[in-house]
Amino acid sequence: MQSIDLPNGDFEEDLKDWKVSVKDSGTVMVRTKSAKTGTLGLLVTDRSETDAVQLVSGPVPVKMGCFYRVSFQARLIEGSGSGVRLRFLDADRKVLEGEHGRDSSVELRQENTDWTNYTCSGTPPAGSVALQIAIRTNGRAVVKAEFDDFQILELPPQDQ
Ligand SMILES: [Ca+2]
Repeated sequence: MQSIDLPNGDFEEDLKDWKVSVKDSGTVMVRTKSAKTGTLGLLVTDRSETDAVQLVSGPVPVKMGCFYRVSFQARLIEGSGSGVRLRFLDADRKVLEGEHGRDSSVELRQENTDWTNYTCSGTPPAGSVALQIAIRTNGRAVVKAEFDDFQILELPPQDQ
């Protein structure tokens, strides 16, 4: 497996390269207290039972036939209902719903209030040119969670 570049996957440059969508009662903050490694990490807070919070990474180019694994560190401070999804994009930057969709997301587990390593993985469906990492809270969730150290690994077909 080979590590591929994910711009600002460690939040050391604040929210650079991440696109944030937050409604009234949610907040997204990069701060020292939320760092697992380095100086900065991400804190996501969702205080509403109707709105969701979402952050999407910059697109990373993919090769057909390769297998991709995203790993990151996270911990739940309060509540539950937050996770990470791997999304594949076509040439028009539209999100593709792949047959691997079921495997390409991971929920933070309620009991893990210590920093925990999570992974989610997938194979690009036909037409993919890039992947994106989406950090989100569920619409109904009231949750506070921290994230750091997003990394992407690529496994070529001959090594699968
Ligand atoms: Ca960091």
